[in-house]
This record gives sequence, C-alpha cells and structure tokens, in this order.
Amino acid sequence: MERTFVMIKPDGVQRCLIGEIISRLEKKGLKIVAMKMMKIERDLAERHYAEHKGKPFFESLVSYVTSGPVVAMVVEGKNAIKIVRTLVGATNPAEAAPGTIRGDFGMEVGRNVIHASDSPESAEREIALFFKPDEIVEYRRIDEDWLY
Ligand code: 3AN
Repeated sequence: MERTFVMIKPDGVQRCLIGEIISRLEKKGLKIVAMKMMKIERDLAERHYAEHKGKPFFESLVSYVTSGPVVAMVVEGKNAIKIVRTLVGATNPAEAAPGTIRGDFGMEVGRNVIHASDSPESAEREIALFFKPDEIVEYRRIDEDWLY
C-alpha cells in the first residue's frame, strides 16, 4: 500500500467541492486514512511549496493557499500517488482532461482546486508536514477484497 498527500485548496472549499472530491476518491477505491480542515499559516505554505521558492508565481501561490481553509488528507491505496494524480489531472486546468477534477472544476492554474503529491519523496515529506503519525489511522475498507 502507498500513501499520498491530498489537499483541497481554498477555492475548492469555497466552491463547495469538498464532498464531490472526496466522493471521487472514495468511489475510485482509495482509502482516506487521515483528514482535517485547517487554515494554513504562511510558514507551512512556504515549506510545502519550497521547491517553487524564487519562481514568479511563488508569492501568489502562497497567498492563494493561505487565503482560506483547506482540507488536508492522507489517501491510501495500491499505487495511490499515480492514481490520485490521474484523477486530479494536469496542473493547468485548461489542459486537464475532462473527467479529471481540474478538468471538470477548474478554470486557471492559479485556482486549480486541489493538490496531490507527485512522487513518493514528496508524499512522505508533505504527509509529515501536515500530520503527526498518530493522526493517521489504519482500517480495512469493507470492499478491499474486491478492489485488489
Ligand atoms: P501540481 O500541483 O500539479 O503538482 P506544481 O507542483 O508544478 O503542480 O505547482 C504547484 C502549484 O503551483 C500548482 N498547483 C499551482 O497552484 C501553482 N502553479 C504552478 N505553475 C504555475 C504558474 N505557471 N502560474 C501560477 N501558478 C502556478
């Protein structure tokens, strides 16, 4: 099993897409093993997006993700990182395929609704930034034998 970090960004929360997004993850077969609504402080946003420091969009990215509450999650499943990225779609909603979260609900890259880790290294780093180990739970989905 693999774990990935998913965050519904402030626009996703304000546009009442929390249920829709969680529903897509659940129906796919992914398991939510940690979840919280929170307001991100500037320091956490800067650490989360450290790889983009110095890029022209860094300031607007940090103020966007700190502008309102977000829903942070740890999502588990076989190949979860790749599977969630596929459900999320391309970074730029203008290029994201229909049927993906960004393709269906986003209009531009600066308001792209959701974040998902892009590699095992970033998943591990991002999960540790947002969650303490004891906030992550273990349980079986009742349909697990039918998913795998
Ligand atoms: P992804 O979120 O698909 O992994 P990254 O890691 O390249 O994409 O970018 C992180 C975030 O930075 C994006 N989700 C988006 O909000 C923002 N971003 C990326 N590229 C741009 C850009 N050219 N202009 C504005 N914001 C951007």
